[in-house]
Amino acid sequence: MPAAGKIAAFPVETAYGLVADAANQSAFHRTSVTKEKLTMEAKVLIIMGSDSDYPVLEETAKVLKQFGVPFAMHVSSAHRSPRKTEELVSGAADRGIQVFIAAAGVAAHLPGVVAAGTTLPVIGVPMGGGALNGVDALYSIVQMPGGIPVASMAIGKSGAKNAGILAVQILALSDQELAKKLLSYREQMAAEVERKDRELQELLKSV
Ligand code: AIR
Repeated sequence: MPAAGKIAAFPVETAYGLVADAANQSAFHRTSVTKEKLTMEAKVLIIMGSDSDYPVLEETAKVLKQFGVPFAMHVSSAHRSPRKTEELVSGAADRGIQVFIAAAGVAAHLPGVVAAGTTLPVIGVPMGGGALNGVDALYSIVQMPGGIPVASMAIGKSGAKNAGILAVQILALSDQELAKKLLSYREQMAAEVERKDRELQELLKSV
């Protein structure tokens, strides 16, 4: 991955500076810095419009952690902090980011704004709540004009979970280990359904 190589080639002083910055911003980077070696390898950048979105986006974080995918997470709003949003997006590919996940509620323009600033894939997650229970956010995210796609997920926690899985699926195109983990994830899900069905059949015997 050329972008990660670029980061690893930074002088060590710069590396420590970058890691300190990440720590100051409370980013969820997986970092491991020694004098000899730097790896700062977030592959997925999650941006949410407000910290009030975090309880939902925790589902995304759980999935990425489960698959061992390093990610970074930031609060930045398309409306309240447009410059910060632009900064987060513009240098991301050079920092090794391969997929964006952008989540917002109400007039949810964040995923579209992120998509406008990058050619990396952008997954949008509509937040529930508000006067329209997330339908406003869903329409804002899914109804992108031709030319600037956003992969829109379902409203709320299911969407947040699926955003993580879809990001893993994208990364798995060039990562065999991840592809294998996805297969076993599916197998586990199917086994779980089987177990629940067996339990239901047992239950029905006593009805
Ligand atoms: N939001 C923040 N800036 C632009 C938008 N659309 C969204 C957030 C959050 C909702 O507004 O993503 O879902 C309410 O934010 P807050 O900070 O008032 O709780």
